[in-house]
Amino acid sequence: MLHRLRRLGLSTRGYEAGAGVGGTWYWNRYPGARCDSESVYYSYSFSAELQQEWEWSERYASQPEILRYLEHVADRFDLRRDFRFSTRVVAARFDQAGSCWSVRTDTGEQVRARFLVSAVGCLSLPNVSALPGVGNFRGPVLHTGRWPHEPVDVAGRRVGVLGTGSSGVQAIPLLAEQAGHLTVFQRTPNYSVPARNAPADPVTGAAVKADYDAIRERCRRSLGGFPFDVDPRSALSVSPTEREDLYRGLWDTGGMRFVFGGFADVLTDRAANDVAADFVRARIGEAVRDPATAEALTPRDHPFGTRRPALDTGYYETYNRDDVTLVDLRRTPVVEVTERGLRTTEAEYPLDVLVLATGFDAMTGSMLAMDVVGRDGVALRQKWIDGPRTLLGLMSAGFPNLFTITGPLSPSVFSNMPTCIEQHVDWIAGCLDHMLRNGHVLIEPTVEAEDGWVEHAARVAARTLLGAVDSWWTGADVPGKPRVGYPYVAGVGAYRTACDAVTASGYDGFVLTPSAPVRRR
Ligand code: NA7
Repeated sequence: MLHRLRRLGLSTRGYEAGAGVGGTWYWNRYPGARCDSESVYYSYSFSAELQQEWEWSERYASQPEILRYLEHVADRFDLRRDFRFSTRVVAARFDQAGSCWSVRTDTGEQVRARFLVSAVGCLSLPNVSALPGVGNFRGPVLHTGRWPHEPVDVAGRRVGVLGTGSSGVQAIPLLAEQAGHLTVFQRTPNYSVPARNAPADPVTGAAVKADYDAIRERCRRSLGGFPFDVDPRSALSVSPTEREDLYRGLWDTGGMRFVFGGFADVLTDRAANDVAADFVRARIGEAVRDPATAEALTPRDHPFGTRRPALDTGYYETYNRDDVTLVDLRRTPVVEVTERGLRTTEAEYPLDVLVLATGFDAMTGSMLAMDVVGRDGVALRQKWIDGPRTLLGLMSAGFPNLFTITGPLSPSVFSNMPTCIEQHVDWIAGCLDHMLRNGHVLIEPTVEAEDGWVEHAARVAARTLLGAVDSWWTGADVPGKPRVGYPYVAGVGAYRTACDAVTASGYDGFVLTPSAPVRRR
């Protein structure tokens, strides 16, 4: 975004709470932290030179490698000089008289800006809300999304992991290898698909680079931001053998293809979904030796893909180790964290280290953690009290000139993130260019257009199996959070078409206020 803003000739300042660039990949340093998108797709497309010169070492890049990549991008495009690091924005107020935003940081800085772009992330505010007594524990309490920068030595120690989402599923096999004993506290069993990570294949890498433009375009027009073909048939229209063969092929290939490359109706038809779900359930039964543990690990209550599936390397097999214990919190819920460990309704488990893989206040948490106040003194927190209201996930009525990258009711967490991020950056940059060229000083959605988008997003979700399932996609994991759909789930391609139509119409659904032209640098 900064790179694009500079090209528009705008004078720009970035604020970043971390001491360096990287965002997610700066904070999430837990053992096993790795991207679930294949490296060649989880990367920037905006610079042909960048995408040609960078070499990934593994099929799925690890956190340190992605961080190196992002640091390289920051240096290559000389981005750091316009950022204030270790600086958190704590308040942003719209100044109606001045038609600008007044932004305050935790270092006491106060700046005014014509335009404000939030890139605070949709999975960045740790969710530790519902854990009584967590402050009492004597040992280290480590959230995966705030992992210490120094290596954590767990050798010989009793480690507890709370949470079996993507982060838990990645960390558990490595912590099991390192710890003296690992206890996993599981509330909801997850569907996990093997990643099948491997060293990057130079032949595949070269083929991708030779065809990058076409591949990126496929990602942009796809369901999930990946260049995978969905089988257009219903899972129920083919023979059981053919279904099994397709899923076996996807399983053996590994990764998000199993989620975004299967039959077209996996997320819309319960019976079709059962085919995929049963396939994964059978693999869990094969991988885990103890039948009771296998059963506890097997998701039975939610359809496949209606909560974010994990990708793993040896996750289920980890439960065959003698030094790993699974505690099923559905049977014996957590009572509290004590000084010595974690107590459930059945027992107290003594621990030396407690790892919280409990996820994030997703999609809205980080935005609402800032004190954002728009037109007429209305706080964003107040406006979104019953759930986020945005037009295209990009702007919210009453908050002029405030843009959100991967905001709520955009595909964001339901997609390969860089595809979504770049599209938002392009849209915002295009919008600003339009405003600068035409002397518009303000832009904001109309309430009617925004209401239409909120209703449309809800209708789309209701047509899928996703809407009715409790998950962080529907706000169920944070007490008191409105239970609505947070991502837009019609797919990256359909979403892009909607955004492009707005641009082509001259920003239909938005009000543009003319005034004196903004001074360019
Ligand atoms: P997730 O996917 O939100 O997983 C969090 C896990 O922690 C999940 O298993 C939760 O159980 C569990 N959890 C959360 N709070 C509690 C409490 N209070 N007690 C017991 N268990 C709890 O977060 P991740 O970090 O794994 O992944 C987030 C995304 O980051 C991921 O999808 C990628 O896109 C990257 P629950 O399911 O709510 O029953």
